[in-house]
Amino acid sequence: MKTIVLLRHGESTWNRENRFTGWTDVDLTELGIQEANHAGDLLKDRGMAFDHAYTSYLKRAVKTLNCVLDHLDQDWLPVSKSWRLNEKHYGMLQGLNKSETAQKYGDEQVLIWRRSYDVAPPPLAEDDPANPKWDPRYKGVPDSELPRTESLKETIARMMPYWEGTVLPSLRTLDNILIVAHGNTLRGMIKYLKNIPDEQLLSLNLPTATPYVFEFDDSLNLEKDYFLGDPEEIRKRMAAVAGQGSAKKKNACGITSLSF
Ligand code: DG2
Repeated sequence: MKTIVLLRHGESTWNRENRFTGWTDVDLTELGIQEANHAGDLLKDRGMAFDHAYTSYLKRAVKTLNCVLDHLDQDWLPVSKSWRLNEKHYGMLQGLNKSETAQKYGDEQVLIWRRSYDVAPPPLAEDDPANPKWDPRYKGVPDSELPRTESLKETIARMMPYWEGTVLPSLRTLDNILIVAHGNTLRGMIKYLKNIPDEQLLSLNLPTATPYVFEFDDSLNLEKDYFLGDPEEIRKRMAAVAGQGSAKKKNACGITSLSF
């Protein structure tokens, strides 16, 4: 049997503040660290161990991975990082509060920016300090490949060369791999693994730091996929992610409150 475990990072400071994050390199909150440790415990309780791990260039994912590996006593594990696993670039929305943006532009527009397949938010201006072309971590990446904004379709398109060229081929020789990434890049991987049509991706909302296990036979046919953790809690946390872009934001218990 071969296994891929997908894991969204733990809560980040901008998840807590309900801000569009994208390529902004924000840290984990205390809760995010606890969530990452809990994910490590869940994997350990299942007796899971990995042969290789993949993550993005963003510290919320890298630090989540480090917490998990520490819990598994696998700090030594070979890790590959790629900018191609970064979150969808949210363009000019980065830094804005999702609920306030919905109050200004409407829930429907925000849903289009967050969950449509091929509509990208307005792009960053060329001279914006957040333009990735100024960031030294991307200096090996041709400028023409660095986004100023992205739709989910464009996010998946820049992720695919790494997914098909590096991640999947590693399963020829390895049995268990862990990928710690972001809500939207993981949605792209799940689309690929489960063959989900574009329009159904709209309703797929991944909670933070909840291991999603995919089991394959030796020919890499998917046999089953399941989340680790309490199903009711996971369902509530998925609903909370879906509600983040509403002018009336729902909290983690599903209770609607006005956000000012
Ligand atoms: C969130 C996802 O990314 O946001 O960029 O705001 O997974 O890195 O916290 P992550 C962001 P939504 O697409 O769910 O609004």
